Amino acid sequence: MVLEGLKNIVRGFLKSSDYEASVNEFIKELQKELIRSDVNVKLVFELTKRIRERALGEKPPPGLTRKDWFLSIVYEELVKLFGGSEKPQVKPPLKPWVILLVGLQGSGKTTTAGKLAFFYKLEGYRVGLVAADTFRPAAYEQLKMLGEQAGVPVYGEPGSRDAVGIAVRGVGYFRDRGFDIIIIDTAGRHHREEDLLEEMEEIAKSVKPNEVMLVLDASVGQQAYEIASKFHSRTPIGSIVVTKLDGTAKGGGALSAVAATGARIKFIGTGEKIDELEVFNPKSFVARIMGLGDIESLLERVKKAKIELSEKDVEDIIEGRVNMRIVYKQLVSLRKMGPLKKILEMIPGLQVKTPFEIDSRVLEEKMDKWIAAINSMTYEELDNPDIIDRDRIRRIAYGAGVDPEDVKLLLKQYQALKSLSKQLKRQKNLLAKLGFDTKQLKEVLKEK
Ligand SMILES: Nc1nc2c(ncn2[C@@H]2O[C@H](COP(=O)(O)OP(=O)(O)OP(=O)(O)O)[C@@H](O)[C@H]2O)c(=O)[nH]1
Ligand SMILES: [Mg+2]
Repeated sequence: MVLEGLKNIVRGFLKSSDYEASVNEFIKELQKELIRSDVNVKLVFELTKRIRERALGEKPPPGLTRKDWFLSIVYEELVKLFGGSEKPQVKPPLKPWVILLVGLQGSGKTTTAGKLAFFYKLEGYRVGLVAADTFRPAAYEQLKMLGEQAGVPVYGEPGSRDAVGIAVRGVGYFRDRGFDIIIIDTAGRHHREEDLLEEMEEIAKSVKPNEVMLVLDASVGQQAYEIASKFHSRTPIGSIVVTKLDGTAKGGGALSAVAATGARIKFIGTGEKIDELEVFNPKSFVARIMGLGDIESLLERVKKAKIELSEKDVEDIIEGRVNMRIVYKQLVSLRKMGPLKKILEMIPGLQVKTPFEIDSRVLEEKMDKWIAAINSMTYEELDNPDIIDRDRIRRIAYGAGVDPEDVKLLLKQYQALKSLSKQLKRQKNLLAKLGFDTKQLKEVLKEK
């Protein structure tokens, strides 16, 4: 991932004790890291100047430590750098919605056409692909294969040289058949760049797409600005996809340069496979590179899991209190939720020994034993598992007909949840500052 080093810088900052010194150190390291990822030097200095001014000039709101306050300023400024806090609109407002993909040779247009088709198909839309690249040999076959992977039809006229005609007929073909989204793949190469831009202009004029989507390879770094401007002057760009963010150190440069054009980055490509496309949301992107976790996806996952906790349970978890009853409910919900480690990674600032870091098969096998063990605990033990000593472990295991090791493992889960819960409590204020309401979390957790 781009700006991989940022997490460590945040971690180092949280560990150090001298506030002033660690702020200066942080800013220096942040500058280095941003420049390394090819963010424009001028932008970097403007950004760090603002961070410094705000950190010195504004007062932390009550209840927030200076460190958390500082990080929240960094977070806000980075979100601005990468395109602002608005969430991208990926739902087409009209049907059919015609997307024209444009971009330089090898930027990833054809791959992205397949990924978009797959993405929108999973969202429930009927998607059609149009193969209007008549320049690259076997461009039609490449798109056809991707169409098959995504399970969507491809319109093409193999052998034809008439890109504009194909685009027009392709759109007509899918429109007549009531498709929701029509994606046109185009050429990235011509004898001269001017010819390419002209062809794009002609296609755009004839087809009148609802959205011209520029595909940019992240490795172009800051040049993204020039490339975007060049295309924009001929065919007004509605949105941008930045591809190959997985494969370059220059991703920060591309993302910030694009944001500087004012065009919206809608998606990012993070691999060659058909599902390696993500909606680009600067807020979650920045949270992730800072190691603060992706709060929205966390909420999403928790919602899906429908953890059945009472208001009191949730209150307890957030306030750093847990008991065995909560562990039990967590275990049950875990069955539905999938790997908890993934979910915990999304929680801001957590560096916890992951509870339930257990293979799901083992978990399944242990589940019944743990339930039996919990059933043979006294009320006192359930409410306060800390009192369970070696003797009690043996007694519980005997009563439940399980091995003492199983009970010990269960208690480990409790300890891990407890430490997680304590960290959550500590992070509460930072979370709130990041625009994430603990009430909201409670609501979601309670939802049945
Ligand atoms: N790692 C990685 N590779 C990608 C990504 N997107 C595309 N690629 C690869 O980049 C190469 C070029 O992709 P294409 O989709 O063929 O590019 P294009 O823009 O259609 O190229 P032309 O048709 O020649 O203009 C292929 O090898 C893709 O697998 C991405 O997000 N990550
Ligand atoms: Mg192509």
